[in-house]
Amino acid sequence: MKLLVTGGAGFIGSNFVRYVLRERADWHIDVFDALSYAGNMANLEGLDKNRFTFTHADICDENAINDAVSSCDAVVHFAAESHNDNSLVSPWPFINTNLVGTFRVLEAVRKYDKRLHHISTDEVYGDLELDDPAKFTPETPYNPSSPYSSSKAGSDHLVRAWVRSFGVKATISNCSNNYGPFQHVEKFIPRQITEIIEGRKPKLYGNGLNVRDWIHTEDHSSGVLAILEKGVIGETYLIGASGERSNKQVVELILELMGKDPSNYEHVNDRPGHDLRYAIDASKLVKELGWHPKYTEFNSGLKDTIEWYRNNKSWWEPQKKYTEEKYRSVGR
Ligand code: NAD
Ligand code: TDX
Repeated sequence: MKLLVTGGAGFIGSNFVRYVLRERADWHIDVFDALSYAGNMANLEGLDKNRFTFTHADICDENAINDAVSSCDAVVHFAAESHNDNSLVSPWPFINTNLVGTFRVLEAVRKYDKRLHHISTDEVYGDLELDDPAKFTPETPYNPSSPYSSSKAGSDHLVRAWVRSFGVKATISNCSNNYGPFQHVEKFIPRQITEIIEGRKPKLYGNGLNVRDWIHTEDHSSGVLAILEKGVIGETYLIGASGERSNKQVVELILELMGKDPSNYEHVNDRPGHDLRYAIDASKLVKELGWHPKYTEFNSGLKDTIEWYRNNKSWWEPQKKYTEEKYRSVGR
């Protein structure tokens, strides 16, 4: 199997590349990545050069994506602009990469008749009330709130249209909030860990009661591999590990695990249009493809993640200053 992984130098993509090279000894991976601010070659350091190549290019570049797709067996498409807060300041890169870029990927897999797995997010479904007994399922109507989530929702619609109209062999997964090593410090958990390491207080948007459904990125990887190998063409699978927690609970736990007073955080401006709660029902993936998450202990997964950021300061320090400057400019 020669797999093309778009966005493979980012957080989830690079963890997926490591996972697949470990789990499938005879597979070869070509990472295709534009190395945006979120892409980092250090995420791929130490991988076996005989089993892995790197193409530095943009998915919006028709010739580049066609060339890469023509010489692979299957594509897993992670490349995206991924941060809600950035989409509220500057939506265009989200429209360009997430919509136009996904269109280019779809046209390439159509032209060369290749299998595609499209990576998406639970945010396409909008949000839930805190006390809503229902969770998101593949049947939940789309109702995205932000430029980021609407561009991901649009990309999912493109994939479904290409399956139905052109017979493209694609599957889709919508996953909940990931955490783990190599996540950019703009995101919630790494931001709080690195704020504490640098001697500042963690920062909660608004009242901190918004709920996210956390999954370790390694469990996202195993879910994607199961769908790639066993998923039914045209189907959508939700990936989640029943990890619902409020942001306040997560910040308090991070402080506690780092030996600090759990109440030593501050409230900052809320995110405009801030989704209240996400929750995933992953039973289709469990029942139909036999997938099970391994990292069901959030405390220990979080402890390992804290350790990783403590031990890899040189990885995140170059991102930290400009990220905090961006947050300061919007009062968050
Ligand atoms: P990330 O921002 O860490 O990485 C994105 C990667 O895509 C980077 O390496 C970047 O250089 C690359 N990229 C961006 N624009 C590109 C372009 N035009 N051409 C080629 N490469 C480009 O993102 P992430 O958190 O790893 O998310 C990966 C995917 O997973 C995204 O599709 C995202 O929507 C989805 N997702 C993320 C989460 C989460 O919690 N982070 C949850 C569910 C789904
Ligand atoms: O400093 C912060 N304080 C805070 O309270 C930051 C950065 C975030 N938050 C809140 C906002 C959210 O309620 O924490 C929660 C998580 O925030 P993010 O890490 O920005 O994630 P979210 O907006 O939930 O989106 C994530 O999950 C779904 C990923 O970034 C998306 O790519 C994915 O699709």
